Amino acid sequence: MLPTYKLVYFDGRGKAELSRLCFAAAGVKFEDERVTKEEWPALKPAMPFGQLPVLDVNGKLFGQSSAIEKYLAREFALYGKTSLEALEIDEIIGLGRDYTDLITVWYKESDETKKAELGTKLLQEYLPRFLKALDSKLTNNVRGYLVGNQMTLADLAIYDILENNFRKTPELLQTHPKVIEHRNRIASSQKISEYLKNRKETEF
Ligand SMILES: N[C@@H](CCC(=O)N[C@@H](CS)C(=O)NCC(=O)O)C(=O)O
Repeated sequence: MLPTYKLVYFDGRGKAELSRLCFAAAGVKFEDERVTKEEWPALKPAMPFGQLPVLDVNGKLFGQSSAIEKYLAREFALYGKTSLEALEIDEIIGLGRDYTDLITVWYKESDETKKAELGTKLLQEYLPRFLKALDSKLTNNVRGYLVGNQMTLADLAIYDILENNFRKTPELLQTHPKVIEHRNRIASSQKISEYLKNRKETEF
């Protein structure tokens, strides 16, 4: 019997969305608890590391988004068929994290001049480098996925990481049609498209 799952996070995609996408891809039910800013101070001390997301598995709480995502991917056969595929999945996720870490630095920068410089660098240098790496992975794998011959955590992670770029700067992705095709393939797969149709709209 499958465990009872509850994913606790704030009302946004943020660090919980990849886990939500894993549930969606696997067609596994979970409670999607979204905590408000007002509720958070009272809940914080009860969370394993005082942060969210937290996954509740049959009443036991686990923190750290990347640990949760990997657990779900292993449970739902989204972590490749061999250790080598798992390595390649981790490699792509690491690449994605390098990019999102830079976005976080940009987001937290309070000096407007530095923020603008970093923003330009992000879009003109780091994003193209990231897209080029993805393009090369997709060119080397004729199956249309980033790793192996079926959807994995890597595909879902890239789908999630590029969400804001596709929303806010879609023109910057036009130079990489393989990345666009890949995104469309993931979004139009049956379970993910069903999930996206009903997903709550949030800015981040
Ligand atoms: N390394 C942790 C970081 C979690 C984290 O930074 N959570 C933020 C939201 S994205 C949080 O809980 N902020 C509220 C707080 O720290 O009180 C993870 O990936 O799960």
